[in-house]
Amino acid sequence: MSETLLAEKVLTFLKQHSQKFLPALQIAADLKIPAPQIPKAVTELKKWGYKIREKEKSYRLKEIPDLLLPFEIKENLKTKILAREIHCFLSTKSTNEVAFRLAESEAPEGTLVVAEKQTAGKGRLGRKWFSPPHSGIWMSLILRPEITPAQAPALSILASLAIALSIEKLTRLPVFLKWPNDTIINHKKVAGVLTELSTTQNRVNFVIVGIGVNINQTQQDFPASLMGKATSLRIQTKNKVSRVSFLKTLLEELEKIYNGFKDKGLLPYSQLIRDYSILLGKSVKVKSGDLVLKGKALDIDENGSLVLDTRSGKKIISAGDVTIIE
Ligand code: BT5
Repeated sequence: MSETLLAEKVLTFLKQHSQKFLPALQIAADLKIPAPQIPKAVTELKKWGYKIREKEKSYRLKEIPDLLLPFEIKENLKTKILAREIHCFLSTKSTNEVAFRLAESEAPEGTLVVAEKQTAGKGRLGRKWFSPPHSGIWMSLILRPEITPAQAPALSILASLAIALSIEKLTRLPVFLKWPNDTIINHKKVAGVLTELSTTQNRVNFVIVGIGVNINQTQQDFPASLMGKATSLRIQTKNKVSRVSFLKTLLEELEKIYNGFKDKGLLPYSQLIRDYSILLGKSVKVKSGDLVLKGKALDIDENGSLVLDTRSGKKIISAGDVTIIE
């Protein structure tokens, strides 16, 4: 049995009996593991940050660390595809980059990459994503849907929808989607999505859905450049939020939505997307590449593109940055 599997088994047992000290011999007998393996498993768990008290060769679980660990993410997780394989990092440049490499080497659909901190978190168009340690969810998922590249922007919007539904479920805060990839609370950005594609001709090989959600930052934790623009669930609820619970809820919401998308595309979610959208009906300015367009945001179509009513007629925009004018 691998060290990790051993540690996982011992952890589950300690969790089930956390109100008392358990003799190593009893753990070993119940789990059918040789007794000398138990202290090794405990050492491994301590390395991960679990606080375990020891008394006369007995052990008791004292504290579970606030870390996004595979053991914690997997516990009672009700998904079949998402997070079937999990890669956790204390620090990495960008979870999207790690996921891209894993996908190229045939990692299965649903593989989750998550990091406590990113040193070069990416936004769209080479922008930076601020990803400080232990305070947010910085994650990427490998998806392998049978779609064309034109249909891929829908996945950004659906991921944002899953984020919004999870925030609502766990905090009851009023939350909005700002096309194409922002989740907004009180006019500030709480989460962003960066989807990256690998394509061959007109076929998508895989999609990396990168998600950043600000969970437990305080106002002072944000750099000056994001003051007034960014927020976290902690700032909005005035309470800390469990990152593990949030991540599990998000994975479950996203899996439901993703299954619907694979069956019927964006259509089953069109009305929900409209309901949460902060832009529809508003006058907006859209910057898409070198193009700047002004008009009224009318709809989000079945590919996830923004439908804009401009002076020169309806325009369909697949990607861009939007500012509300009024
Ligand atoms: C996004 O880009 O919003 C996509 C963010 C995706 C981040 C995730 S984290 C896990 C995965 N791995 C990665 O490397 N990335 C993904 P965009 O729409 O271009 O917005 C970027 C802009 O948002 C920046 O230029 C800042 O103005 C602002 N920003 C940066 N960090 C932020 C934060 N933590 N919270 C709110 N706004 C932020």
